Amino acid sequence: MEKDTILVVDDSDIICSIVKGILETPSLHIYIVHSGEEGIIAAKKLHPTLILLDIIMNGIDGYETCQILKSSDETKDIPVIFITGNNDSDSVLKGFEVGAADYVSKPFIPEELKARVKVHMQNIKIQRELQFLMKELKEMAVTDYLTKLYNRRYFADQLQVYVTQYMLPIFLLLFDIDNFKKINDSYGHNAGDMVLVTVSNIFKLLLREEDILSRWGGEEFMICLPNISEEETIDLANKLRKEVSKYTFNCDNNTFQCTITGGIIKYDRSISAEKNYSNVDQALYLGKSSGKNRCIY
Ligand code: GH3
Ligand code: MG
Ligand code: MG
Ligand code: MG
Repeated sequence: MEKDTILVVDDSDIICSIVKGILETPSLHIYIVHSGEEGIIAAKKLHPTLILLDIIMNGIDGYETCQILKSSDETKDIPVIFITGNNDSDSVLKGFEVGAADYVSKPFIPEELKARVKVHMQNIKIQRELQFLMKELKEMAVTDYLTKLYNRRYFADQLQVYVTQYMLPIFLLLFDIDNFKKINDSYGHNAGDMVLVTVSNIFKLLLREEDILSRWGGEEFMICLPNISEEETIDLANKLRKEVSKYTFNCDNNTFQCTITGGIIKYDRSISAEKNYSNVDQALYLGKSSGKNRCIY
């Protein structure tokens, strides 16, 4: 289990050891420093879950320390609880103005401090889980589950970025696995899935960072190649095709080969994306009808 750390910034040794005594548990580490300056350094280094911050200290005071923490991307999300003898309402308000999450007055009741810290720790845990879920959801929304390639939606969006923001030539490749139904029928659906993943990985290895590789449909892959010549595109398309045809697939004691057919077009900015897709599909169709295992430009 990941251990949480609470950073305590207070110039009083006594307060620090009392707080440590109240809060420390086997899963919660208390790290103590005695000035705002040290607190800022420790916050950046340790990324504590929570900061308990004194206000009156030598050097920069707690308000300024809090402001500095809140102005840095590295530390701005760490909740700060002030623990201070300044408990008039102006001081409390100022604490919240500089970004505090909570305020505890000295002398404090140990159980109250413990309860407040617990609430904040629970909130942080929920926030972390939500952030994790959001990240997963965002990835899921743009990724094909089986091959982990970008999906059609992401491809279309990203292609528009290339088309509108950069005036570079763009080529589209559309590949379709030949006789894929036969692979499923002869060796099973798992073998078909394995072929889809392996072909994706072969493509990934041979493409550049800036190329967009997507699973366009069942056994179709659309690739966007920016900033490339016609000749380089045709060479690359045939290299991808040959690499797949050379590969020996192995699934459930069956070994077999497979081939792919590709359509190639230069992206035409004077017509719609849909029309470009239909043109590249047409090129692919020509490849299929003229014998498969070839690339047509
Ligand atoms: P062609 O050479 O003309 O492209 O023929 P084909 O058999 O490859 O094409 P067809 O469109 O007849 O069949 C494609 C098959 O791909 C049908 C569908 O069941 C299968 N398929 C689609 N998605 C998946 C998938 O995720 N996994 C597996 N195993 N099969 C899939
Ligand atoms: Mg103090
Ligand atoms: Mg096919
Ligand atoms: Mg197909």
